[in-house]
Amino acid sequence: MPTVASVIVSMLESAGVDRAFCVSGESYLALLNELESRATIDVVTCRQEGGAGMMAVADAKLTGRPGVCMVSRGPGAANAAIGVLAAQQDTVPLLLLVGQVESTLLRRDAFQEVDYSKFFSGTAKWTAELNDPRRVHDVMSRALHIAQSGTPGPVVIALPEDILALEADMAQAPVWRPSRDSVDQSTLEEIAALVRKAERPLIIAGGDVANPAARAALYAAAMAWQIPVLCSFRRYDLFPNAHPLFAGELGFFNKPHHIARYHESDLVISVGTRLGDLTTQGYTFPRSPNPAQPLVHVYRDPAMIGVNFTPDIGVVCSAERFLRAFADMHPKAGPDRSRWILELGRFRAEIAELQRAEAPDGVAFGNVVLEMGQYVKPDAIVSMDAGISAAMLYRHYNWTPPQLLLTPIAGTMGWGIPGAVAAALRFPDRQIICMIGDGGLLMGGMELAVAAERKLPITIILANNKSYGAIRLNLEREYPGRQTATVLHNPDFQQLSAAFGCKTYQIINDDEIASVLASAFSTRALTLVEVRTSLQVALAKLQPAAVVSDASV
Ligand SMILES: Cc1ncc(C[n+]2csc(CCOP(=O)(O)OP(=O)(O)O)c2C)c(N)n1
Repeated sequence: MPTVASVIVSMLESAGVDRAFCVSGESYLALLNELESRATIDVVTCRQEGGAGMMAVADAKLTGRPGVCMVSRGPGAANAAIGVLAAQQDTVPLLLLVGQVESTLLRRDAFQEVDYSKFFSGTAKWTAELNDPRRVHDVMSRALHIAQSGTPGPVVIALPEDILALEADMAQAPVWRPSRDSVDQSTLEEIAALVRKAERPLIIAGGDVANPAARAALYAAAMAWQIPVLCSFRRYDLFPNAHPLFAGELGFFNKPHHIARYHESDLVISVGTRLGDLTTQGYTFPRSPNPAQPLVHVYRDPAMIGVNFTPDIGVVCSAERFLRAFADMHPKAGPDRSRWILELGRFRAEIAELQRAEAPDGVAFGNVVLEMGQYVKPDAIVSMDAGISAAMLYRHYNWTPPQLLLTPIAGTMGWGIPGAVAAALRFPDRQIICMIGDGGLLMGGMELAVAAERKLPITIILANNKSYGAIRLNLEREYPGRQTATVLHNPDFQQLSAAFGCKTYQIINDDEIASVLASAFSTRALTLVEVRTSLQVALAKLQPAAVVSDASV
């Protein structure tokens, strides 16, 4: 008879899991034992459960399969909560396996005991506690199903340590198989009829388009039907940004005249997006609850359709399947849309425009971003942390699939290094870049130890402005002159990163940018480029007179 731990591993294997991220703990030793005997799943030992959780989320984003994170009870699970949050916000399937106290101690306030259904009640799609070895199959099946069906998300399974080692009362572990989705021909014809008469149609593409097949289908559909494409919040990488059919991103940076023009569209086809608050500009575009134009909403979870917006046609289907079927229909010549396409096609360039700048307190990070563009390879995966500096690349660079912008929609700071590690493990031959601020590096940077251990050739561009810059900006906007809790006294990043085995570089003056980046990007090793970054440049955009004299940062 297999043990419970053995059935768990078999079922993970059957769901395509080949890697798991963890910080070890005394509460799930039988699982570690089983993983070592099988050697079918690459166990990545992380340094903090937050890093492990974010790596598992990043890996799920990269593969489309469930990310797996294993942590110890109580404190381990508490640290991993950020991964659960990111999976929920980013709609990523995640299994968080938590070692739990022995079953005889449950609900008796045992050492490090937590009731995970309460702890994760607002973020996990489902939590379960496996306190009977005969239930291992249905708990694991349900977990795999819930994590991947409807709106994908996180599932937490507590595994009491004694149960893991017991026999599972089944000769062979069952295999988990996903269900299939579909779109019928008559619905496609109805949508086609709307598109054929639309003069100003728009596609809004979201996270479910992020896998390579769905992106290719999006491109094919947009081309076949000549419909401009907007991407949802932070999904710049779904469609080639320099393409005439790219109409921009819906997020923080839209200009009022862009939004006004989007409102004039006479058909919106939203595919693979929940149409959340940031994408819809606070539920104003499309207008909630009744959009001003016909709305087609395609999403894999029926629970997300018709919630904030009443669609004319709602389709429960994966983005990939819908877009493939839609692209394969035979578009008949429709109205002339050339003016509409031409006008929207300029919006991206207007958002991306960036000039070189001079600053009294360091290098304007935009100058680095401008120079870096030439080194970002066509296959690059860029892991981006929170903050004003890292964000500059996604705003000002023209993304072209298969390039990947690996950044959490959840805005979880500390993501940069874990995300890059997961990407470098998954795609050893692709270029992996990490864009990060000094705050983000000190929050998640301990996972550099994993990067060094696995010899991962990540190029890290660190914007050191000695500040939680993004928060300082917000604070100054609301309370001019304030800086409390945003000023950072930093360690020597050259020494710190060298201690992790990084090849290190520093850019202190503008005239070092070109030569340092040329050298750093020609190195295939774990590399850190510290840019002594100006904060004044960012602040000056708010209120030039007030901040230029501020020498305290
Ligand atoms: C886990 C987490 N904690 C706090 C925040 C709030 N937050 C967003 S950006 C930011 C500052 C980022 O600072 P840094 O990494 O130095 O980048 P900068 O903005 O200076 O470029 C903070 C604290 C967050 N998004 N996530």
